[in-house]
Amino acid sequence: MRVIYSDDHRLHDGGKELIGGELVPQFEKPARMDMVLGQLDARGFTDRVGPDAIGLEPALRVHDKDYLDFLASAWDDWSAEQPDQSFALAFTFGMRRLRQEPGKSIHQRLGWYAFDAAAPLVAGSWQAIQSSLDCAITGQRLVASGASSAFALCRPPGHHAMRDMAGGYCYINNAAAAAQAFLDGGATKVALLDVDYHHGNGTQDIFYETDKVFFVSLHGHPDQEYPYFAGQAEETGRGAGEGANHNYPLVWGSDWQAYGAALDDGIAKITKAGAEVLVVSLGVDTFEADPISHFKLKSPDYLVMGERIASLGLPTLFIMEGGYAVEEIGINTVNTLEGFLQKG
Ligand code: Q9C
Ligand code: ZN
Repeated sequence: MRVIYSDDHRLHDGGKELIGGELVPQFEKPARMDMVLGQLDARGFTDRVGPDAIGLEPALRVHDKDYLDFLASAWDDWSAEQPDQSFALAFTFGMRRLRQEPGKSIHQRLGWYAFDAAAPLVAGSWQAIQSSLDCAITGQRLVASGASSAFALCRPPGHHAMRDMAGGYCYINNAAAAAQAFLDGGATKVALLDVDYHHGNGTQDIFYETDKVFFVSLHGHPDQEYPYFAGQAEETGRGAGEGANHNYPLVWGSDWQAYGAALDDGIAKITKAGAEVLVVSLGVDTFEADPISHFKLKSPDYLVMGERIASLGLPTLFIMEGGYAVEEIGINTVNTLEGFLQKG
């Protein structure tokens, strides 16, 4: 399985997030990638390439242009006004009964184009965001041209990014852009399986009204867990998309028994939907020791997860999403890939 990776992600570093009432260095940090790279090397996943310089076209298919323009200029606009601050972060949002427009100032635009205070921007963020997308689309093109699988080792992640809002460490929705690229390349139906601990609210948002992308997400129950305002089981799609969106909210403390049962159900639904290709939003923050999550998956469970995914028998593009700050994110990510290859 070829791995697509760029060192540019290191440019996206130094932002902070609010946890437990304090601004702390982001859990979503460059060292995560080193943990994954180390395990890939140690376990024979040595076919690694850099991304092609693809550009923003695939992002424009799933995001609004004014949002991408904002991301491209946000750091310059911010630092022109706040030259002494090392990162930009929204804390005031355009919500109910407030002015419903992006505004002109960087303060207004930061809050308009974000849904939470978990998507900081630093000087190098935009370059990292673009390279992360390049990795995803380079992987997509490999699979579209016949590879049975590929792993886009993307950072920053993407699945929380909505059509016109950043959030949850995400800016451009890599998985959504890849799924759309498969459609644009001639696929008639794409399955998108999101196994990150958090609900893929961005991906759901982008494809909520289409049946061309069949979305299945397993995640912490929104009554208990971020992103709180999306991910309920009754969110099943709208219009032409009705029935093409399947959420499996699981309570804190869920282990493989609960998770595996939901996964099997989701996989059965994907089989029935009849997709030609699969995109996996691969987050490993479901791990029992993840510092910001509350599931109880153990490392060997990811081997089984990979096998179950392979049982679909579809060309598969894995895209890295979450998984935080512990050595095991490498083990768990590579376990998933290895389980997939063993079955496939
Ligand atoms: N008290 C991904 O895994 N903050 N994003 C949670 C916890 C945001 C996670 C606050 C978590 C975003 C890609
Ligand atoms: Zn997550």
